[in-house]
Amino acid sequence: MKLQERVFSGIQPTGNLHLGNYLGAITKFVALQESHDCLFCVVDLHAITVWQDPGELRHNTREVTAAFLAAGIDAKKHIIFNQSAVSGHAELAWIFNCVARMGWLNRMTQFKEKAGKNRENASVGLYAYPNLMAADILLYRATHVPVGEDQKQHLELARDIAQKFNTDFSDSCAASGFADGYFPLPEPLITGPATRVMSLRDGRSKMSKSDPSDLSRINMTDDADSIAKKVRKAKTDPEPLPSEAAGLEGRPEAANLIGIYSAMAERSGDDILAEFGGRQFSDFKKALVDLAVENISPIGEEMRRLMEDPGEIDAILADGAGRAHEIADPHMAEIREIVGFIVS
Ligand code: AQP
Repeated sequence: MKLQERVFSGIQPTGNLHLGNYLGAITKFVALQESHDCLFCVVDLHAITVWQDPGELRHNTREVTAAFLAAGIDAKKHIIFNQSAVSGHAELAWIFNCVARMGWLNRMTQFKEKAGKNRENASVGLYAYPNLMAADILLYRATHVPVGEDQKQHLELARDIAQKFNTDFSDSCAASGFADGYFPLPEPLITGPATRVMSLRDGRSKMSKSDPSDLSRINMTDDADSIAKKVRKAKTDPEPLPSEAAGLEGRPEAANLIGIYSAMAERSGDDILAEFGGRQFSDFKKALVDLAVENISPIGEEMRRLMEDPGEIDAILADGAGRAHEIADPHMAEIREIVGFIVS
């Protein structure tokens, strides 16, 4: 049986949605909805792997939903929902906890970065996070996963888990009518510019929600003045911009700003360097402010408008969860059968 192509991706409701989330993930979601059946998930179960204030979690869940809608995702044609509303995510994640190997998880760089020196004090959930991510994707037997560069290793793990499940349960899969194994091996879609947007304060660190400096990122809800201020204050170096990409070598801040411009203008980096090469950063930053305000401000405004009616957002999430259940529940029944659980 040939599987239909299906896209799954998620964003954590951990506040401070930023330009990296927008360019690295959300704009890709918007494009993919033209060609695929898509599920876009607000991954609240992932969010609680680090402490979240319950009221803020609810607010942030609605805010990510508002960002999806404001960016142009069609919630009628595609599915927008929050992860905790579909219990199959947690159930399949438990099965995957028993499929994935400790050695595999020990290699995950994101856990090392997030737990830092405080590893003993990190939650078990933070450690097992990639298994839950594999469950998110595979519960829907999704084939394609648009993500930023930082998620590549987790996607590879999801493929390893799918492969091991298919092998461990090969006879049982075949007996249930899945001779080629139950799960597809999902493919990451990490394409185009801005797959890794860097901090405006340090071109070697990823732009991130949890960076304590608000100047390090452009938030999707920033108004025009804040965007202008952050771009003006963005770290640069004393040299003028180069005319060719080779000249960006060893200049991470310049490379980052060119990458951001390129993604927002939908023009190649070479094209932008040909225009701004030899000119000072101050000139380039003026053009970048205009472009960023033009791209981000209307989305922020629409997000604020949508957030005025939380009931409407909750209704969209509930409708999406109902449709996600319709896909997930039959899959979960097949998975229970394959694993050998007696279903009463
Ligand atoms: N800087 C980035 N550049 C490009 N893509 C990015 N993504 C995140 N940061 C960048 C992509 O956004 C999607 C959602 O990410 P997430 O919310 O699930 O978690 P994250 O990657 O942990 O986001 P942050 O901002 O980096 O949060 P913290 O500070 O908590 O670690 C993913 O597709 C991700 O690749």
